[in-house]
Amino acid sequence: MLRRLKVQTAGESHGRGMVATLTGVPAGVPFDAPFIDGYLARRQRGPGRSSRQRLEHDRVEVLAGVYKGKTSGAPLVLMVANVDDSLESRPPLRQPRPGHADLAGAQKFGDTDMRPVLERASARETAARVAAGALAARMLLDLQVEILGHVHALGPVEAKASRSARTFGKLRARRDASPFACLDKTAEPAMAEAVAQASASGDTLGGVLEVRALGVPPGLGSLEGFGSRLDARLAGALMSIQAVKAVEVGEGLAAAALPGSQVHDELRAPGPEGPRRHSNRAGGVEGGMSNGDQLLVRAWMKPLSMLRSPLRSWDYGQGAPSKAFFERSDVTAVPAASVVAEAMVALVVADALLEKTGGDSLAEVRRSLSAHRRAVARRFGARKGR
Ligand code: EPS
Repeated sequence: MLRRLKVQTAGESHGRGMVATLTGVPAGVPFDAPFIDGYLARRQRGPGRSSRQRLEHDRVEVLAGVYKGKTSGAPLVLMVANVDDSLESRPPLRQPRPGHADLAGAQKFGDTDMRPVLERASARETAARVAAGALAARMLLDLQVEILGHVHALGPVEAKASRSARTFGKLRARRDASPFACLDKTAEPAMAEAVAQASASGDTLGGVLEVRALGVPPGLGSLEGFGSRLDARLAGALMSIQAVKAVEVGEGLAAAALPGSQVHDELRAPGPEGPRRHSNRAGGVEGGMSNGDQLLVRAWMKPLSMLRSPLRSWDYGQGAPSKAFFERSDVTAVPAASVVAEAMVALVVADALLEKTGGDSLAEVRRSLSAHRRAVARRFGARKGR
């Protein structure tokens, strides 16, 4: 899904820390630790998180690739240390949790102690991804591209879809004031009630994450081959988030049942910067390429598979029926996952943008992007004095 940027994470949930290695980042991107730490802090928030989040104080450390506060163009290594680094003393896991990676991973790697599978499959891994994605988001900000992730639904409670905005400033403030990372304040009491009920019955909740991107230039991604399509790359990135089971771009799901006249976005007179449409049901992607409109994607997350009232399982140590393994867990991690989704979209957009512009330094990227935007405005924008 990433073509120029390469991102690899490493680390166990209870190992020394979570690491992200990035290559392909141009030189000159600010290494803005408070900005990245802001993302990491948001990822830890939200009602329904386990006591682990009170223990950890996630902060980014840079191990390589930064000189005098900016990326140098060399491979970049970021780390988020774990306070709980009790990996070697934690109990074995032999009662797989239905829905978790435990049993599939154990069959793959061939050990009935599923502890190493839990450790790597854990969504704690997303701390490293969020650090990488925040760096990409910081680069995009310098290129006038803004990304906003938020919670669209938590369990059965759906937020009212909010109006699109010219800038994300107000929406971001509203989201950050919401414990649920939700733009619709009126949905919050019902969300709180849903979390309280699930918690009381030892259950877990999923939800829907939404990510928007503003200022994405047209022409990112390509029609040239199936692997280069922007929507495929976004879907792959979002589906790679633990517990995400479905993704849509724009009005993706609803569009399947509607006639074309109610799905496609009709054109109106161009603005100074380029084409304009009467609607944005496509979510800013047509033919696998960004079309200059706001990018809009959603991802559906299933409920976490570690339940305080465990489901039926099989004990591969005793060879007998048992309850599934349980240690401390979250009731829901949907608000946290909206930050992960934002980070993944930032990585895909940054990657596709760098693919379009090329450039070894941020200054080169900026020049190439401005030239592209000017060319689009000249050929496809409203021309004065025609
Ligand atoms: C997570 C840390 C983990 C879990 C959660 C994500 O902490 P611990 O396992 O020590 O309680 O809270 O992991 C999962 C939801 C999962 O399914 O594995 C974190 O920092 O995000």
